[in-house]
Amino acid sequence: MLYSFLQKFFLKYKLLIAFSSASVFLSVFLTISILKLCSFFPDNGYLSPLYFMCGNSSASQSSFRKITKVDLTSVESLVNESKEFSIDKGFDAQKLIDGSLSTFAAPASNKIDYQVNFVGNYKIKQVVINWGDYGVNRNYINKWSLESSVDSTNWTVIEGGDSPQSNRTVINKKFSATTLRLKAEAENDWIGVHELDIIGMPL
Ligand SMILES: [Ca+2]
Repeated sequence: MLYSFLQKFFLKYKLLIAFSSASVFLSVFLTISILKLCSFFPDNGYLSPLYFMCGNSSASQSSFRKITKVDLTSVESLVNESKEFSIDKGFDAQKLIDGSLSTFAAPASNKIDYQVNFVGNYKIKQVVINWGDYGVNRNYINKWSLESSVDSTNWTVIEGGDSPQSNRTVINKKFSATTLRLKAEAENDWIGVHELDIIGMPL
């Protein structure tokens, strides 16, 4: 009985069923095609006709995440790193962003000045400076600043102060940068910094 009912139903509405199936297939095909087209032109700007279909794809396809070495061209110390007391001991600039809180960068000086260079322009929303003990004891860091730049020439101070009085400083600010620079100094003692955690995304 059910079989004959279905048979009659399909015979009666075969055109409608065929049309509906074709519509669903066409919709899926068109959606996939547009998505593929949008990903093929990731940097379509406002003038591009694709903008109306894809929107600003660079914003819609990216999301904030932890910055790792793949996002960087280099991490360098602008203060001369002692071969004997910094590099040979494994306290080189690379330890600033190696994902480990136990390793630290320290040039063997009472000043640090580290420059972190991104592979492009990045939007940053949070920076955590893990000072370790260097942020707690007043004999260590008594002045610091985090600065950003998009041309490595003009610098904007994002945050700064005197002794952090903490083993970490959390900075929740949104800005764009191609380069970050972390400076700090102590009166006499050699200082360092354990890790820079940056949350951002490519623009
Ligand atoms: Ca580290």
